[in-house]
Amino acid sequence: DIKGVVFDLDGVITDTARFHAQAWHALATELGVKWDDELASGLKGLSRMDSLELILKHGGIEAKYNDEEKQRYATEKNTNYKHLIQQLTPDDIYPGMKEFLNELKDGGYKMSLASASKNAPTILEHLELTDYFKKIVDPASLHRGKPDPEIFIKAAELIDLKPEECLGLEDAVAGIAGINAAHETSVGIGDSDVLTEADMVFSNTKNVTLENIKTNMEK
Ligand code: B16
Ligand code: MG
Repeated sequence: DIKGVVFDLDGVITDTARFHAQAWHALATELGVKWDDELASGLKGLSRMDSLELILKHGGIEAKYNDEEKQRYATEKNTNYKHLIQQLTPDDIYPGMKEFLNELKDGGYKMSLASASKNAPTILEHLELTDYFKKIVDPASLHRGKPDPEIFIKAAELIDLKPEECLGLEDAVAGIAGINAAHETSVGIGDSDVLTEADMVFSNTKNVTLENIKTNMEK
């Protein structure tokens, strides 16, 4: 039986994915790397450094910069990103997600956050959702980023549940792979043609309800 829900943040609770894309796009352009949909989709869910590495690889310049230079570019992106997220308010919570969080809270389900983002606490503050997430995996504590299951296993541990008792919500291909490898039930938010490995996919967050999830699990 499902007793808890592990949430990704960017692209699941709010559309910060567009700010990440905007900030990476600017950096890619500066580095002379062509931006396309494949790169944009592949970046979702990856840690800051893994994202930069993917961009460099995409441009065929993975050997061009040393660690110090890479650190500087990653920081430059993050500074830009941090400016962009200042504008977030509770109105930016995806449709239906606040209702879903309340439904879970009222139903006694446990919740934890499995976001790769070091900016997650700031974003939760802006969205006024901090009280819903007492348990947040510290991304700095991770040995491996998504698609590795580590973050999702830790998120279940934080709420004292077995992975089998948890749902995992994700918008990224890398995240769905991590949830599946952790042996949690994967709920994709986005395009079912992209999130092909998810146990179920919702294209609209309005439809993310316990009833709809349970119906899908019986299929
Ligand atoms: P930061 P999620 C991920 O958040 C984003 O999807 C990904 O684009 C970003 O690079 C990563 O967090 C790290 O974020 O640079 O803010 O530490 O989707 O796991 O909530
Ligand atoms: Mg995400």
